[in-house]
Amino acid sequence: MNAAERPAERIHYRACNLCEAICGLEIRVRGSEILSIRGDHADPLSRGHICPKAVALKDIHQDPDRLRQPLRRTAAGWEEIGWDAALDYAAERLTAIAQAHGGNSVASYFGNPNVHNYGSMTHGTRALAPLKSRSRYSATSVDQLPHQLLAWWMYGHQLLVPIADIDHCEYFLVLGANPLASNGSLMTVPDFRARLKALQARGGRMVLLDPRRSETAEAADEHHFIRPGTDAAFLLGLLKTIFDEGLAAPGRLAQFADGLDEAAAAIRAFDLEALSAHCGIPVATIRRIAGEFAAAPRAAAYGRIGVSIQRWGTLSQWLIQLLNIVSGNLDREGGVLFPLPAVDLVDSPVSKPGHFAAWKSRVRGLPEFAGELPVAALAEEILTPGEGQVRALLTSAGNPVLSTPNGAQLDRALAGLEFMVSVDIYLNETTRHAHLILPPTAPLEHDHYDLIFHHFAVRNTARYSEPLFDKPAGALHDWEIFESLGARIAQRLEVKYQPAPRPEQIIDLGLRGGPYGAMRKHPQALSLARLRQQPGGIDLGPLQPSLPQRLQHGDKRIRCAPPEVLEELRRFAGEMRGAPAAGALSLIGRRHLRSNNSWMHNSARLVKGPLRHQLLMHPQDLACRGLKSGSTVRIRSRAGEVVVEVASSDEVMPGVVSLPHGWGHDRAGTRLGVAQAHAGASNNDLTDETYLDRLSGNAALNGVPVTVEAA
Ligand SMILES: Nc1nc2c(c(=O)[nH]1)N[C@H]1C(S)=C(S)[C@@H](COP(=O)(O)OP(=O)(O)OC[C@H]3O[C@@H](n4cnc5c(=O)[nH]c(N)nc54)[C@H](O)[C@@H]3O)O[C@H]1N2
Ligand SMILES: Nc1nc2c(c(=O)[nH]1)N[C@H]1C(S)=C(S)[C@@H](COP(=O)(O)OP(=O)(O)OC[C@H]3O[C@@H](n4cnc5c(=O)[nH]c(N)nc54)[C@H](O)[C@@H]3O)O[C@H]1N2
Ligand code: SF4
Ligand SMILES: [Mo]
Repeated sequence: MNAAERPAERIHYRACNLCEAICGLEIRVRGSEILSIRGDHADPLSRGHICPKAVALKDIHQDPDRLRQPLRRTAAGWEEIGWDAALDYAAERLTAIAQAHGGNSVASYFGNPNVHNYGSMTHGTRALAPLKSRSRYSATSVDQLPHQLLAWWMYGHQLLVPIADIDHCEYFLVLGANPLASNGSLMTVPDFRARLKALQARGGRMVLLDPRRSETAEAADEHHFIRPGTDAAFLLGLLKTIFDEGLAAPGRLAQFADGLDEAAAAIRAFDLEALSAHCGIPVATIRRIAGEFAAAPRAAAYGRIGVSIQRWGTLSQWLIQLLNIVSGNLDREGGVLFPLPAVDLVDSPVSKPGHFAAWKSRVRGLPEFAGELPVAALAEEILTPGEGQVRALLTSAGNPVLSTPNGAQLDRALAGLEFMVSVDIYLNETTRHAHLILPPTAPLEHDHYDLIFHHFAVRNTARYSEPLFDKPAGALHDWEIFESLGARIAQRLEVKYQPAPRPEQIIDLGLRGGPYGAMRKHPQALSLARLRQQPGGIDLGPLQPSLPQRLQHGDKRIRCAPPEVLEELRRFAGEMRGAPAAGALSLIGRRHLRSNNSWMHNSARLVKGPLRHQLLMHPQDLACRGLKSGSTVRIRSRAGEVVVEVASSDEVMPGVVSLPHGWGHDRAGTRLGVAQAHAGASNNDLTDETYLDRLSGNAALNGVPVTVEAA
């Protein structure tokens, strides 16, 4: 090809959809060739920041292992089939099973990438809607369920989660989060490092509690080891000190906060020495941090996965809310604030505030939240015979065999399903059980508007990204698969199926009618057309106070003391034990910047370098078991066992071992070239489907009791 024939180089701007940080990307392309992927310095939120995963978008796009055509399982192996035949087959089987055994016999699991793919958010539930199944599961119940439940109880809407105003904060108290690896969560905070440095340059401090001295601990001003699962004791200690020493100052919040006195009375009844003995943080440290937090003019408390997916997840997250309220930092600049996204799912005609325990799971009686059941119950719902037994499953962008508790049990359960269909771009540990895999377009082949994470971002911005590449002939987007499947099922059931608008039409409506919308005569006059003019994104300013107006309870009041949580507090008091038995080991997880949950391990660029999936164990714990760093060990829990390499590390506190989740790629029958060479073992073969945050039903994946011995 001579120069004149070469396609021109062009620059494409888009949001990275791989994690919650939604960084702005600047991608240089020539024809179908990606020349470079960089951070967009003009992006009003991410300001040029990216991480190594963004560059791997190119690897996903080009990966020969990525599926591009529907696959049907046959006696002779996988067979490629056409889209019409595939969708007819799925609709036929799902409908037949629902007709024979009831709608609840058809379950679904929606995995994490659905929330990063707006067409799945607008159309995902439409696929099985005609079956009216209550057997709905998602990654929510291995993740942020406690936050959504509390947001609904306290503020009246499951998406009304207060976000730390890190750009103006002066005292940042963090429990169980590692934003330097994760890039933030329920806190969309691209470029955490620069934002933390700015906080410190203003004279502010960050204090972190984590059983591991993580990457973030190294950057914090203060790090304290805390025993897994005991954060509630530490937080109770802070609150008790604040109440006992008369440091509570909720200010204007007192005018619309109910239940503070009741909560204070319940908390003051605890004994500080006993709380300290339970979490392992000295009384003097608890009292000092309480005093500093209360005295800081702008302080924010924040807790994430380490605190969310543990035995006392909802209780701990409630105590974090209370801390922000009693110190007057909720709805205050530099404290925690409610974002106001351009497409607002809170104050909207399609708003779904939430509901809890309106029904329960069949076998164990676990409560639903907002129409979903805890995924810890999925395997038993498949394995236990009787009316309502799950016989068919649709998975979408999820790998629950590696991501949910007792994955090995789920693995066995999936093998016995009458029918399973997976909407996924890989043949992996979960989708290998499907009878049919429906692969949608790759991330760069569709448009994007981040419908979810603007609700959790540290600054209000908006951005619409066009597709970078045309979708290949015949290919379907995720939303088109859901829509076609729903229509085919409805046709077989002879029920009406109103076609839905396209995702971008829904966004246009949401933007126009939203808080900065053309329909509301806002000066920004946002619409899809307006966002298209500025593909690098539009700044809508820092987070602003919005209470009590934004509260979604009819009376515009905050409910500080939900009775269910006070009940849980009493259970906690009854179960507090003090220091664990000598020799006891507690398993926690770990995230790495170059890994993304259970996938992206098929990118050679990301997995290269030193091994990252060993078990980390403190040198003392190794020594007393006669184990050597680098040796192979067997980890056992009630649920199962795995064999892995152990690495000595004083990053973890004695009594704690750390293994990342999302590995275990050695299971037979997948089509993952690179991943299989970097197999690792699955943390979730050890986690326990009976070990839960009992209040919400969220899985307790951190703090699992284990033993370790030479293999
Ligand atoms: N022990 C332990 N377990 C954990 C956690 C932990 O900290 N410790 N964390 C939990 C958390 S927070 C989460 S969110 C879950 C995540 O667990 P899952 O919900 O299982 O999500 P992923 O592991 O991200 O799985 C991604 C799947 O989506 C597919 N995929 C990627 N992009 C697309 C797309 O655009 N369309 C479609 N259709 N498919 C796509 C991939 O091929 C892969 O199969 O894991 C949880 N499990
Ligand atoms: N690179 C990368 N980024 C990601 C992901 C990824 O897999 N890789 N996953 C994304 C997803 S789905 C999510 S939800 C977010 C999660 O975002 P984060 O919550 O920031 O992620 P983690 O790195 O799991 O941090 C949890 C921390 O809690 C600590 N911990 C464990 N148990 C306890 C405990 O009982 N108490 C306390 N105080 N700490 C504890 C762990 O040691 C760990 O450092 O990350 C997102 N970003
Ligand atoms: S931090 Fe990395 S993976 Fe997350 S949005 Fe930014 S570039 Fe993408
Ligand atoms: Mo997550």
